[in-house]
Amino acid sequence: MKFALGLRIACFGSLVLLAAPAGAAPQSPATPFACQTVAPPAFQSSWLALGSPAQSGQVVITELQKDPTIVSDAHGEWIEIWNSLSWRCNLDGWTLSDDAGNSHTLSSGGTTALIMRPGERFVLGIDGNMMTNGMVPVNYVYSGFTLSNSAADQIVLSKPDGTLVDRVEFDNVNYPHTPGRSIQLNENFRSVYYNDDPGEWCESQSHWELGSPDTGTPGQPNDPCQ
Ligand SMILES: [Ca+2]
Ligand SMILES: [Ca+2]
Ligand SMILES: [Ca+2]
Repeated sequence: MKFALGLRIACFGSLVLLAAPAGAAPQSPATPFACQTVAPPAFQSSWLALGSPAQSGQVVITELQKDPTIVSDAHGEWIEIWNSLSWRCNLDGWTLSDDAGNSHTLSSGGTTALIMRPGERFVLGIDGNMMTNGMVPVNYVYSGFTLSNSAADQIVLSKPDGTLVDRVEFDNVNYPHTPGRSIQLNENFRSVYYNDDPGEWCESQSHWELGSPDTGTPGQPNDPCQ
């Protein structure tokens, strides 16, 4: 069990070539990872009490902006995801959904727009126009899917065959919830299980657009959690 480990070794760079599937050309991550030893956070009984569903984990939900202030929610909501794989990942046909039945199937329209490079971050946004979405660089625009500002809500990412890749349930009780500030997963613990723990999330501090009151790191590494 991951909880029993005293230390975890984050050394993705050396694992890349070993983990490449048969027939696939080994590729280095777009953003090289430094070998580093990181200490896990203090054990929290809530991890076991809540119980995480099985999540395949190729792509990890790493940041979300549920309550922008510079523009309305209908234009300024977005979700950042990260390709944890050492090879490319095509999100064409994947589904974004929540427990209330809201769902959006990602479609590339026959393009390569939904192919994530190794280690790449994508921003899925409700509005792709930077002139109306608060200057957020969006890779893909979804529809029919919103992020609640107050009630518990979920972001569920699934493959076309229904495989659950990642799931995050957030609220404004256990998670940070200052309007305008995106919520970021601890950069050192980017996994589909660690992101089930509210204690691994924090508010962003960076202003990605000069003069904007809102904070976040869309498409970029997250601010350190204090
Ligand atoms: Ca919202
Ligand atoms: Ca998760
Ligand atoms: Ca980020």
